[in-house]
Amino acid sequence: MSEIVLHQWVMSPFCNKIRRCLEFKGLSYQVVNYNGLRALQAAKLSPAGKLPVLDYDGERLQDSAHIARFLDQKHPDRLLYPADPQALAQSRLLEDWAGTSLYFYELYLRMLDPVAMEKALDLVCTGRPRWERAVVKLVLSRRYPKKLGNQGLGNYTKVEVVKMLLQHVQDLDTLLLEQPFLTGEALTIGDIAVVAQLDEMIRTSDVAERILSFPRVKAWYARCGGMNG
Ligand SMILES: N[C@@H](CCC(=O)N[C@@H](CS)C(=O)NCC(=O)O)C(=O)O
Repeated sequence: MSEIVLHQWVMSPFCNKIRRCLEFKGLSYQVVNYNGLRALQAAKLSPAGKLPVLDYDGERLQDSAHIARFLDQKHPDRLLYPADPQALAQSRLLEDWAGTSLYFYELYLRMLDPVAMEKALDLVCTGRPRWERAVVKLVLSRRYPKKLGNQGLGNYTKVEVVKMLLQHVQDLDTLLLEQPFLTGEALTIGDIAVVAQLDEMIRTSDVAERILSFPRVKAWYARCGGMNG
């Protein structure tokens, strides 16, 4: 039995993605949470300083796409990246889109909304002394507006951002018109990467109900074992 340790923030969509990948493979694993100011230690785990980081039998891996590909190599019985070339291409594009576009919607809805931010702080400060929450809040509320402004989305109003997001969700709904999963008949890394981002929006934002108002997306989300599924 392999020894697997996931270093995570429970509310990180990329860590959510890796939990899903490990569960897809039926692998048991332990988690180490970097709540509160323990986040400073997370930055030292890998050169990129980001989470997830996975320790697999003593080998340390970073970046969720890299980890997912590694898991397929080690456990090829059930593939995250499908063998069919067309499904594979679509899965990889969706995975990349989820990480580079959808992620910023998740950040916007969580970090620029006071109510969602408090819910996120509850998650990321669980088990830590109360005073650490104030420090984490200060760091998050300085870092993310700047990050979102540089990326672009931060320059739009919430109404505009939600409208753009729901257009994407509508497109996902259309992809599901004649198939149970985003790239065909089977769950792939494309579904996992997208559902992990949506999960984290649904967990803390008031847009949850509108995301799940698309019937095919709602059914697919449940099929993928989504948080509210
Ligand atoms: N491309 C990376 C992105 C990981 C990422 O951005 N993780 C966030 C948490 S959701 C993080 O560690 N942020 C801390 C930082 O940027 O300093 C992946 O897929 O793993």
